[in-house]
Amino acid sequence: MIKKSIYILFLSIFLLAACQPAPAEPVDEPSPAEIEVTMPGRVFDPVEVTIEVGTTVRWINTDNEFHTVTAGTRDNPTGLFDAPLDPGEEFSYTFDEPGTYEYHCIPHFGMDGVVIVE
Ligand SMILES: [Cu+2]
Repeated sequence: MIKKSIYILFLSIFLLAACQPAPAEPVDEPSPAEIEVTMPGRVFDPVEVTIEVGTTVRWINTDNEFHTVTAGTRDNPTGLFDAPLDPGEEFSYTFDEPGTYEYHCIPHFGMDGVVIVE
């Protein structure tokens, strides 16, 4: 008799668990776009990227020396961003307005890049 009660108890627990609503499926939202620019030396790679509004650009200093990711040109920095990056460090910026965004590395003349936001 006790055995049967235990059996019914376990069966009930099993049925209760089986009847729980399945966990909601994750909604298939498009993940925020992100693009990577590396620094394999005194150069941004790729030098020019074209992205959609709302895309995040992630710069990764893959070099073994210090670089910066500084908005604007050498002669005319815009102040939008200015990230000093030691080797291995990274910096992300999300572009919310269309436009052409030039940037450069302060210590290295000629180390320039551009982000075109459409
Ligand atoms: Cu540099």
